[in-house]
Amino acid sequence: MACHRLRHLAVVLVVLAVACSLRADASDDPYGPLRPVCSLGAGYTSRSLYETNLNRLFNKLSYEAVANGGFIINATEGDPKNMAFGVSMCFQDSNWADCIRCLDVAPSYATRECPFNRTAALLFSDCVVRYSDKNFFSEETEEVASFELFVTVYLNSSAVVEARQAMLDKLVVEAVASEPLWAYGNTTHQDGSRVYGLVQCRRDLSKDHCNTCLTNLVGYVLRNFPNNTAASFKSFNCYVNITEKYHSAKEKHVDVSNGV
Ligand SMILES: *[C@@H]1O[C@H](CO)[C@@H](O)[C@H](O)[C@H]1NC(C)=O
Ligand SMILES: *[C@@H]1O[C@H](CO)[C@@H](O)[C@H](O)[C@H]1NC(C)=O
Ligand SMILES: *[C@@H]1O[C@H](CO)[C@@H](O)[C@H](O)[C@H]1NC(C)=O
Ligand SMILES: *[C@@H]1O[C@H](CO)[C@@H](O)[C@H](O)[C@H]1NC(C)=O
Ligand SMILES: *[C@@H]1O[C@H](CO)[C@@H](O)[C@H](O)[C@H]1NC(C)=O
Ligand SMILES: CC(=O)N[C@H]1CO[C@H](CO)[C@@H](O)[C@@H]1O
Repeated sequence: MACHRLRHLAVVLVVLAVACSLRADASDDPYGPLRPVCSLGAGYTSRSLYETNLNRLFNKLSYEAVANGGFIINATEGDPKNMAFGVSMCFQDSNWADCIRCLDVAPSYATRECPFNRTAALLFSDCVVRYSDKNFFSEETEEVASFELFVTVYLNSSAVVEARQAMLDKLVVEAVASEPLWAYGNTTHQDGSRVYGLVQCRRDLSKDHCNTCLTNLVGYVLRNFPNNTAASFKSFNCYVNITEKYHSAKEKHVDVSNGV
């Protein structure tokens, strides 16, 4: 479980300069996945039943998700022996146009990045797509070797940020209690500046998994980025974004992996 691992912070923090980070790649292909995770398990063959089912599933994960307001939970295709399971979802603060585009292009990136993989997870800046030949619904996605957390932080060490903790703790409780598993709010720093928070889980997660994921991620954020007034933390399972109206444009890309 990606977020569980956050607790065991034997993690390696690799801070990459903007120039050599994914941002550079992103400018070559702004719509591509931040990182695909392809399964190392068995694959499928061309013209197999699984391929047919997966292609049908992709339609659900993109077009039906768009028609459904930007998400599909617990989508399945095919008979039990060759069934494909999938979930797709936009992040709550993505523009609708970006959300649509993300869901539209996700299947083509999936087949390009993870050809013939039965199981894959793709994290884009505006959406997340996950599919498998096994029922993973409601569970956090445990990836085989490592996990990535996509972090964009805006540095501002002058601000007093302790008000964020109470806000984020409250938002986690609200998100877990809500049906769409997200919550949004704001609070005021001691210096009078305002900070906004968004926390969100992958929509198929059980409340327990959502709570675990967000609690761990918020803990990680507050421990490791105490002085950042704006930041975004995306994983395959949950998302935390804090932002203020004015933030410096200084960005960092941080890869968090467990070093395996
Ligand atoms: C999705 O599937 C999980 C596990 O099978 C189940 O617990 C959950 O209720 C389902 N969610 C929806 C919205 O159907
Ligand atoms: C900030 O939070 C307060 C109370 O929680 C709420 O009434 C207000 O609408 C929020 N402001 C914005 C801009 O979201
Ligand atoms: C955050 O700011 C405090 C006070 O300026 C400083 O002591 C601390 O080292 C900073 N922490 C990080 C992780 O930058
Ligand atoms: C965080 O949320 C704000 C407001 O919704 C948004 O403008 C910003 O792009 C998000 N930050 C990142 C790094 O995604
Ligand atoms: C840092 O935060 C303070 C207080 O919120 C704000 O006045 C200042 O403009 C910020 N600095 C930058 C570089 O964003
Ligand atoms: C079985 C199979 O096709 N596995 C592939 C999944 O994706 C990885 C990374 O793209 C490939 O190296 C595997 O061969």
